[in-house]
Amino acid sequence: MTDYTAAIFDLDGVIADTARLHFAAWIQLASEEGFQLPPNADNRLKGVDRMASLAIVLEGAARRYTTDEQARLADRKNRLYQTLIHQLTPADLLPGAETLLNTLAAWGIPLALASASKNAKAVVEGLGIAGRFHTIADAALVRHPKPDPEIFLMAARGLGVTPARCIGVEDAAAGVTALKRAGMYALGVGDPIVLREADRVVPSLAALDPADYFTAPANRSN
Ligand code: B16
Ligand code: MG
Repeated sequence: MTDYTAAIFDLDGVIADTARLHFAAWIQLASEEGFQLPPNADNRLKGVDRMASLAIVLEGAARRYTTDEQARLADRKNRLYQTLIHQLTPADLLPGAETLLNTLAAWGIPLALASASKNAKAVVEGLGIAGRFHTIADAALVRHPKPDPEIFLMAARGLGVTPARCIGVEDAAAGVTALKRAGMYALGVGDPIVLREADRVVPSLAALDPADYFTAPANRSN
């Protein structure tokens, strides 16, 4: 077993079942504009920031949108998404998330959130887990989106832990690449083929034993 110091979590698709809400908002926007999303959009949109997501969505459009129009479309999608996340409750936590966060908190492991979403704070508040995180890397301050390591390095700095002592948990290929570039252990949640760069892939957080990576207080020597 390798003993790590801290854990950094992606949000959408790891802790919360919000990918379907992002997707529903994009579908509604496209339908209001009279076009359909391109094939495989659901997978391609995971972990990608808002404007990069819009570029994928607009592959399905019949015409080009100006930069101003694109900014307005992104705002409209965000308002649709914000309406949907108002309905989030702890029931929208993904399997194993609550137990894992509770165990790590009880063991005194510092936890951070590193999400591409500018709505991350509102989402964790809706889920009732905002107090679990010692720091939330602010997506609004990140200049280089995943697969750049910037957001994970920002989260590690917020925790005061060196990257090599951090485990990062991700559901998107871009996020796993970002973790490896940050010099962290990359734990993938989801499809091992999509997440082949990860150090290990589990089907959900419910399959994870925290003792594989962290020492429980009762087993610590000091
Ligand atoms: P927003 P993550 C990502 O979050 C989502 O996976 C992605 O679908 C979304 O477009 C992105 O956040 C930006 O979200 O529009 O709310 O700022 O997976 O990094 O937690
Ligand atoms: Mg994600």
